[in-house]
Amino acid sequence: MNKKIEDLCNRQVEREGYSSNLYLAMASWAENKGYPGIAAWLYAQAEEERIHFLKFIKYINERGGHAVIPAFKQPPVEYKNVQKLFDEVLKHEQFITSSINEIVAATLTEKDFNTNNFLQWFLTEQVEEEASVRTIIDKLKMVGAESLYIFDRDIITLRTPATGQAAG
Ligand code: OFO
Repeated sequence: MNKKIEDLCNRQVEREGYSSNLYLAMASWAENKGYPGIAAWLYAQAEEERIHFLKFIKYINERGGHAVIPAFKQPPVEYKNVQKLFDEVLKHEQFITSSINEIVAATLTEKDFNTNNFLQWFLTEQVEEEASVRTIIDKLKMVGAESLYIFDRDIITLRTPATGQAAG
């Protein structure tokens, strides 16, 4: 593989590894806040990203390049709430999609059709990942509406039965 493609693939090694750490940080936050289900989803996502990270490392070396294991910047420790966290996941996945697209574009100008072929799996994966995060965000919006519905039903019990006036 030529140097330009090797450098872009090494850049992606760092981005996939960071993705894994980012989702681990999010999982740890969710676990601490008492959301074991969300934490489990994020831990599983972190594992998937580690597999992507390894795929790039192995591919670069297989093609005669040298995969470099980078230092990673620390991902954020705190997240405002679950909704904002998943908005961040989607934003990050969109960034990864555009990053993969940049390498795909470079493989065409460099006529590196093997790397282009290798990247097809990632293109499909990104479509699936973005779609699954969008589904979660849509569900979270419904959870918000559902909570409001429950609150709306609940607030009636705050009225005193005798007078019909608000209690307190
Ligand atoms: Fe979903 O980020 Fe890896 O490819």
